Amino acid sequence: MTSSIPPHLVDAAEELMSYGRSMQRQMSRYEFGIQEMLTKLRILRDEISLEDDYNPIEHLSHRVKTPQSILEKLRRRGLEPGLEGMEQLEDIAGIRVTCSFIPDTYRLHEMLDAQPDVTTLRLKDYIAEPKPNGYRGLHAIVEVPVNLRTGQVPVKVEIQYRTIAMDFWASLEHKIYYKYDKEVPGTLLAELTAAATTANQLDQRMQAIHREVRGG
Ligand code: 0O2
Repeated sequence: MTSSIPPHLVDAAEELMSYGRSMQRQMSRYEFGIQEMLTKLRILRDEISLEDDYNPIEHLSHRVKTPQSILEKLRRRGLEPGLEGMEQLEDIAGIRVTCSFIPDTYRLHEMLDAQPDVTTLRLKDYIAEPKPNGYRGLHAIVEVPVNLRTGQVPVKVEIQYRTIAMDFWASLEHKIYYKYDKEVPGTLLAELTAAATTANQLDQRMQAIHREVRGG
């Protein structure tokens, strides 16, 4: 006896495969957007190092959000899972720029923003106005064109600028948050907020020392 797959299931499987390909195409665009912005940041870093004998970037990291994390965020925002909903998210492509000092974070953002093909869509200054828990960082949602063989597409990338001290704090806070499954005891939360103040003081002191050594 031969059993064949019912035609409606074949249609559904083909539709699913085609959707999978579209999704893959979209995810690769986020990756390309990251590569474009990373190149810009590396060029700035190398140029500043050469001209000023100073490296404003300690570390660069990047990621494309995982499908699971995208789905969770879509659900949280009450958006439909799928390509249309994803267009509403602005942080699927993300770059973290770890700088030595606070002025470097603003300076790098300004230099990228001044480039003709980079458009800043949104800027959140959690350095000037930290979150209530103490989180600090400068977040920019930028749009950059990516040239594909079929033409140019704009890609949104979230760039998070932090100092080493801000990054140290945020990584620990993130780990604690997940360890306690988002139910962090109040005393620990208070400790973390106090530690954020200490990290900020460290940033200010290191910056003052740096200014004294380099002058100006
Ligand atoms: P991941 O894994 O880094 O991607 P939302 O994205 O919905 O939370 P919004 O307003 O779009 O909110 O973003 P916002 O406030 O600019 O910050 C989002 C990202 O900044 C987070 O991404 C974190 O990376 C970082 N961030 C913001 N607040 C905190 C904080 O209190 N602690 C730590 N450790 N990081 C923070 P995701 O998507 O949460 O995670």
